[in-house]
Amino acid sequence: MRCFWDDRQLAHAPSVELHNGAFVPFAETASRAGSILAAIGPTEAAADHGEAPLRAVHSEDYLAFLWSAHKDWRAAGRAGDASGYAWPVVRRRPLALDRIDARLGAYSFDASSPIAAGTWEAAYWGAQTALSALGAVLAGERAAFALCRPPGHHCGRDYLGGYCYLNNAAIAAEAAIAAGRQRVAILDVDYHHGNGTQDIFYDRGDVLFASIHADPLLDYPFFWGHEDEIGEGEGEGATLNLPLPRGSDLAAYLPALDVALERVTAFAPDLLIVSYGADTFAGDPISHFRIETGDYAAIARRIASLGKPTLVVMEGGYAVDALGANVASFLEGLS
Ligand code: OKP
Ligand code: ZN
Repeated sequence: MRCFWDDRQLAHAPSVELHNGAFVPFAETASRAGSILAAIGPTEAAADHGEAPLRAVHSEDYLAFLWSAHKDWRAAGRAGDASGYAWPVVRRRPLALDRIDARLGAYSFDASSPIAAGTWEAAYWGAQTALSALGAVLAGERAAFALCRPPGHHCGRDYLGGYCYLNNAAIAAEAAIAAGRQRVAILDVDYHHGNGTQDIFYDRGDVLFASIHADPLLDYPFFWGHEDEIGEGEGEGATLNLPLPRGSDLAAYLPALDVALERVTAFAPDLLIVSYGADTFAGDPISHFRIETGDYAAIARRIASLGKPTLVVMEGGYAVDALGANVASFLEGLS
């Protein structure tokens, strides 16, 4: 399978994140990519598709914020990574947002996504990596893999969060539609609900979002990913959430996967995008499913049995030592 990667994605390296009330080393490390690269064999470099595909998903003001946030943080005399500490939850109305702290709060929904000096560069090339792998699929490849990091599925049109800054899967979906594909299905199999992707396409009938994830009553991102979220307007019925309990293993996972795949089949997409997170792995340090390395091949084989042109976009997975083997297993099952 053709795999795409750009090493400018290593430029994103925040030092700490807020976890259970304390600052701990940032879990979404650049070493994750090293583990994957060592396991999957040769990769192709990303080509630059410019900013237009980013603007098809994210708002102009959000992109401007993200581009300058770390410089603005430095200009305010701050050391370290930029992070918000006040969020406009209670009453949100258009304001000038003069302070970088106000912008960080207005354009984020959590405190687990610091902006470091290289965040824009890495996120930009992550999106380009997704677009480059999409290009291979649009050119006739049955499947391609985009090794994206930072991940993307938690961030929305105008907010970051959950280690995500640009929504790589959504950017690829919009680019596919701009290239003439009419219906795109996004299957999100990361441990966490892809709330940003869901939000971006919530009122859209041409993009199906189907997600299998930890029950958000117990796990991040808490506020989205519940079964009764089904889309709205023209998008009603084009969002499918399948939350599973903590401790779910392959036997618990496969019936949900079959439900999701039936929905994908009924949707009859021209393209399938898989938001793939290996944080469903039994040994993941921040997650609570029990999927084993060999299980990823079985999951991927079922996905491949749909026979759809498929773009795999990397999302989470934090057991760094096993991450490469988990990704390789998934890609092998897809081939
Ligand atoms: C990103 B992806 C834990 C904080 C949780 C966010 C987790 C983001 C996961 N104390 N931080 O879906 O793998
Ligand atoms: Zn995740």
